[in-house]
Amino acid sequence: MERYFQEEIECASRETIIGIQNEKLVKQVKHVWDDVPYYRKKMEDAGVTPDDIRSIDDLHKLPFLSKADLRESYPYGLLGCPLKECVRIHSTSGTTGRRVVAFYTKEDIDLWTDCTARAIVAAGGTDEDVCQISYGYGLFTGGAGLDGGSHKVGCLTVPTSSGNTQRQIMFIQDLQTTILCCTPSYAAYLAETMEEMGLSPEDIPLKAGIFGAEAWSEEMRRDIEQKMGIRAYDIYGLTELSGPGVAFECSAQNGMHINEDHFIAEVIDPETGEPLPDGEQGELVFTSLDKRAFPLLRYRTRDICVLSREKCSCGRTHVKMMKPRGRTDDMLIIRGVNVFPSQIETVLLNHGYPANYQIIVDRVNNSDTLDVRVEMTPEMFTDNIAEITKRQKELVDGMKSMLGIKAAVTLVAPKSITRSEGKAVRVIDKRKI
Ligand code: DLL
Repeated sequence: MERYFQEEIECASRETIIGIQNEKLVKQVKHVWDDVPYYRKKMEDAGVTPDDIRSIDDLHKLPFLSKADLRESYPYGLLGCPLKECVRIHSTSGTTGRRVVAFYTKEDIDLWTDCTARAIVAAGGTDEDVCQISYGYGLFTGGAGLDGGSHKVGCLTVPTSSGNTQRQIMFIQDLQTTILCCTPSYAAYLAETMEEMGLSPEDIPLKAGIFGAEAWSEEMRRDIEQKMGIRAYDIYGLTELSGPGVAFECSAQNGMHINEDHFIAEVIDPETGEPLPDGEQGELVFTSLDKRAFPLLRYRTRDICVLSREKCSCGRTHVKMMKPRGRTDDMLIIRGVNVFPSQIETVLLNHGYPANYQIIVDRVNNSDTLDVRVEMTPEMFTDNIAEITKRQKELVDGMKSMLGIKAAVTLVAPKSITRSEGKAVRVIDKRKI
């Protein structure tokens, strides 16, 4: 039987959800107009006042906010309340440019952790569970976000943070952890290490995993589920909007329900900014309906996604976002051709390789180069040069037909590519260094 953390709202009728969104949007726009001069100026420039926003049908009149706005207004320019009402900050993991700093009031944290509690219950969590949080704690939102949700559900929370892989596995066994929360690439690493330790799914008490913060494929899901003997659920979010729990997967494991009582989701054409109908792929844009300290209206996430309003078997009524298909800023331009890392991953997975690879882009003699280092599985590993050359050629051909350009492929020994304990870094673009 499906269980919910807040059934009334998670399964509310469309009319109820729209009613809540209309009411909250009008209030939020007024709050931002009154308290965030940076955005008020944007509204004035666009010729919009709070009186123009009477319902969600007027949302498109509001100007967008972008990552560039967040950087420009760093650190306090988008703050929506006196600093003394804030109790926490978190910050993005971005390595280039200025970091984005997001602020929270007590109530913002309360509403955020309701969202992660919904995700834990959707993954089957109850107060009988032991929930190990192996997302990083600190400025990153993963650890704190899931930790708060786990407390609300009443799980025994094990705040291991990321890293120290052997100790993670020891705690899973000794404390009988049933729910594991971490990035999918760290889950894959943990699963691989368990296998090497000779642990079979029956030896592992885990029943569910809540994995997000980066893109992962269905193949990766199947692999982790099999090795750990669990069901693996996706969770999505971003620091700018609170953190994990903007959307989460349910028992259907087919797209993530967006918490529509807290966020309005739109999909736009990234070139023109025009809203697209449900079912069409475009850039996700979110409006946070009740965040007080950091209230973002029409924030462009750069995540490429499709929304679905098909009825879900779990009984939840909130719109679903399908797995993001990459980010607009992930796109590499190599010899004039647009290449998404996810396309390269698809070729590798289709040929039976694990998701352990590295994409190295460089510029040599005024021409871009694309090198892909791919790890072999132990079963593939051989010193037969002819066999390796044949395998490499298969991948070069596969990539040529997927991308339209030639890549150099090098097969490397099992375990030679560094494993990730947080978000995996798979692209090294030396042109930018
Ligand atoms: O990654 C928040 C989070 C923590 C989500 C733990 C889930 C679990 P940021 O570091 O600000 O926040 O990065 C946000 O990560 O715009 C997406 O590009 C990507 N992302 C997050 N979740 C997913 C997911 C956290 N499930 C950025 N699938 C977002 C694909 C994801 N990409």
